[in-house]
Amino acid sequence: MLRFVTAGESHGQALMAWISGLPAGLAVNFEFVNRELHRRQLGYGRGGRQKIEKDVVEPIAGVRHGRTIGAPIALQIDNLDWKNWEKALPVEDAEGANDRQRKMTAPRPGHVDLAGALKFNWHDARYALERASARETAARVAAGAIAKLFLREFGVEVLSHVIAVGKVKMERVAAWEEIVAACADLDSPLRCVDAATQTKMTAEVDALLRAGDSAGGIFEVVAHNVPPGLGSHAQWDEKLDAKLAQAVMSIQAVKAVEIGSGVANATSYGSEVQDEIRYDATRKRFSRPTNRAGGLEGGITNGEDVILRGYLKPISTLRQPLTTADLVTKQGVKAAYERSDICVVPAAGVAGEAMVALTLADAFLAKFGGDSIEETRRNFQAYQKQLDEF
Ligand code: EPS
Repeated sequence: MLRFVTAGESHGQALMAWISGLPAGLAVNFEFVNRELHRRQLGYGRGGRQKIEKDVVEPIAGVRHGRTIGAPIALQIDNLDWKNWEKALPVEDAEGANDRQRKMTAPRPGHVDLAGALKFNWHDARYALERASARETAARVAAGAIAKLFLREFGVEVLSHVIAVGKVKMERVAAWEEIVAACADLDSPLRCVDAATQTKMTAEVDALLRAGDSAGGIFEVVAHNVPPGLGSHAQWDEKLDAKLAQAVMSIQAVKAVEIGSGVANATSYGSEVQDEIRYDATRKRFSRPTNRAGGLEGGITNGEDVILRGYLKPISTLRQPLTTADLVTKQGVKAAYERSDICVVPAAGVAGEAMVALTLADAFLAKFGGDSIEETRRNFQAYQKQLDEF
């Protein structure tokens, strides 16, 4: 079983990720991990924080001579902004620290601020917002990069692209090759495969910046070359579609998850939705001319690309704030404004890739097992032979 957790707050010293359950002998290329971290920092509409941070991973445990050793892997990413917050959020209490605290008592509608304050009995939203911050997704992306390297050993690639920003939406289907090209282009402002739509998206971000407003949007994660048979139909908590939905839903600001064209499918007829089945005798594999199911049937992968969409609500920090009630005085006030992003859809897509990769790697290990990468590969190859001879 592959498990992972993260620790760290937005303006604390560092973020950490801990991953357990990968076989020994997997080559870990930390340049690739850092490239993934860099990809997460990109995107039109990010705030000033990304000018401060340069996310780089420091491997702490579980990798020796460039390969996993079957022990938990620990990764650290330093927060360069910590030096500006050390006095406001010291680990140990210090004299006068109370005066330097950057208390936040005007909870932003849509943010964790009020719910967290009530839950923990704090008349200050600071601690809750620090951990709830999407800064935490950097740790997920580092862990997800390791899962991607594992999946690559078996030919599986996980990428993402942007479908919508604010009210601008791309209506057409993206081909895998277009997604590969958009991901390779680190200068692409919003990682949308359609140039004309992307121009409208950047104009949308500019307009929102001028208005002091913010955008949500939709990203799509595609896992390519996934073998059929991952996941299970047997129990509710073994269904891979459900696990993937939870993984993507757990990303900050994601409020809906769609598999394949699940939303449109619900209001279409069966004949318009179900993907017909063919047999490709050359590849010795079943295939579909369409993939509206998003590669999952009965909670099991069917051999087509696994496709998930994450729907993000707009960023809740607004330069033109909405009305709120102060946590201390209970008076009506304007919600707090903190330095923030206007649009994070491409970054959330990279976090989505990480969550999908981690979930698929877990399902992969559940099916093929293996304490060493050679053992996993042997089991995988035996299954490929079974599919060839099916
Ligand atoms: C975030 C607020 C902003 C974002 C942050 C998430 O941080 P700050 O308050 O320091 O400007 O930039 O995201 C990141 C730092 C990141 O690396 O993604 C929030 O409140 O969720």
